Amino acid sequence: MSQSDNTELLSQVRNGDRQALAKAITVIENTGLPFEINESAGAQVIGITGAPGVGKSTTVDALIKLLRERNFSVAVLAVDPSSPISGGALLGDRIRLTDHFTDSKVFIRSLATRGHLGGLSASTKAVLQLVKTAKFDFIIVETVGVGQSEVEVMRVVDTVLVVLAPGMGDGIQASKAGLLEIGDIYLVNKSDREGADQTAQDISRSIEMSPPKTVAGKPWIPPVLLGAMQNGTGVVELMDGIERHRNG
Ligand SMILES: Nc1nc2c(ncn2[C@@H]2O[C@H](COP(=O)(O)OP(=O)(O)O)[C@@H](O)[C@H]2O)c(=O)[nH]1
Ligand SMILES: [Mg+2]
Repeated sequence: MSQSDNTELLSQVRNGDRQALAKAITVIENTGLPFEINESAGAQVIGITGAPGVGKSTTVDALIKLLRERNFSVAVLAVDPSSPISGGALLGDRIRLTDHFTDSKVFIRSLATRGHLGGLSASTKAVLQLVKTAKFDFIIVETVGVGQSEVEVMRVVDTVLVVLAPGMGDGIQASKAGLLEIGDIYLVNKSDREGADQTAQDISRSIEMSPPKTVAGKPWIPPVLLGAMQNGTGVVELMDGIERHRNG
């Protein structure tokens, strides 16, 4: 693609053309060339991370549903080598429901995990910068919180949501993975299962020992929420927490 092709494509992305956005992401994935973008976005970027299987994609699905009910637009970038978005039943349904070029309010994209930009975090950051120009109200980035590059991606989002589940990714595991330092909000998902309260207590105790956080200069104590995203239980409280974190 020539420079002028790229300029044209980028202006289509800025004008809300979702096909152009999909194409531009593919350009980044295939060529490794980020677009020249200088503007910053109005979108709130939510990063969701946590061990495989805790319910991150299910949480994304519940958030999409809620955001659409509130008439917000949302873009989702899924960086999860262990469960490609097309393989997840819930998000698969969601894609089938919304994969119309006429519904420009939801955009879901699974990202290739091996790019040309020197790894996962570089290509994800380049794609995120692009999506930010496309004027969504919210952008959600789902990564598996196991490696340094995923933690790096979480450093460039506005609000980091760490998802845990009883019996999986308990306090000690989460702490080893560096998750207890990066969370702005913690969600203990699968509260319909035994042990969720205990997990929430463990996490609360562990984050008390983490370095203090601030939002807009004010101290921020990361809330530890309980929920069962499969049934949508707790999703309103989760969204409240996300909005409070933006507003401080
Ligand atoms: N019992 C229960 N299972 C859930 C809940 N949320 C998700 N799951 C299940 O947990 C599994 C993993 O969910 P998924 O969202 O793919 O996890 P991810 O790997 O973190 O993205 C799936 O079988 C979900 O149906 C919940 O609230 N309760
Ligand atoms: Mg997933």
